[in-house]
Amino acid sequence: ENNIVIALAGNPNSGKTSMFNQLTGARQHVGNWPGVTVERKEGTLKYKDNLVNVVDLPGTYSLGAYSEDEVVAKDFLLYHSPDVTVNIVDTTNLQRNLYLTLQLLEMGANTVLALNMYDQVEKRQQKIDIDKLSSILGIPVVKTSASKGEGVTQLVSTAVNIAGRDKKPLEINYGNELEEEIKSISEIVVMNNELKVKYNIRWLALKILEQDEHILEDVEHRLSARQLEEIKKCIQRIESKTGEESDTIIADMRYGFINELIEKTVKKSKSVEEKVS
Ligand code: BGO
Repeated sequence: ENNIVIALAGNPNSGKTSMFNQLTGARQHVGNWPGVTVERKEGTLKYKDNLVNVVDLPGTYSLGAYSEDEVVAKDFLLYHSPDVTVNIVDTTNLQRNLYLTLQLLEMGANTVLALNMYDQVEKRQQKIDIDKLSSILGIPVVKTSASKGEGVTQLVSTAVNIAGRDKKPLEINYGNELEEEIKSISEIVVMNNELKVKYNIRWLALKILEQDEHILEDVEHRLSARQLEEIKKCIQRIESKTGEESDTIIADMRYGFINELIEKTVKKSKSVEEKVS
């Protein structure tokens, strides 16, 4: 028998609880994440020769340091490296939901995308080019309707199939100005062996540029005052060149990527187009 750990990640209201219940039925237990008051739900399922442990991460819009929920989700993904991450998205709100997806992929999480609420998409007669979405993101994509139990078996088989696969992180091009500083910061942090082992370096550089407090804390005590000064200069350079904070630019570029992705893969139904214009 194979033991597999699946993490469920998604925005609040994406249907994560419904999916968790579909996956694990009555085989659930509830506790708390260590050190915080955030609820921790786990459950099991069997699929062929596999015993699958499903860990329900707190619902979040992002993987920053904004809330305990985000830190719990990010820590689990970073330090417990589940075999697969199932990302539940509300397909009727793709633009907002894909922001978390991008962060999972930039982190290098081995992800399956569950296009949940697909019944609503069909009801609106929208068309989504699943193959194209899957090929641009580099991950399998499955249509689901968690509240109706649709697509659940296919989601499980897809997740089990790719469990443990080594996934290369998605690389978004953040434009010359930012890319230059991502490179400079990478060159600094990679000199520290612990950071090099613990993190994907490009991802770490991005987190530093995003000023993720929780990650910065971990970085600050591992680097010298001079290295930290160099990093500060990189961030200031971006701000003086562009007139914007680096975290704002990163978020903007991510939304740019998402909008382009949606343009390439989502076809509005005729009636919806008419309503919009
Ligand atoms: C209510 N399709 C549709 N149509 N709805 C879905 C699907 C789907 O695939 N999946 C989930 N929902 P959660 P989080 C509700 O509770 O699982 C619905 O936050 C209602 N409740 O049934 O809780 C699901 O864990 C009264 O809806 O999500 C739930 O991620 C009227 O989406 C909601 C209508 O799902 C959120 C809906 C009293």
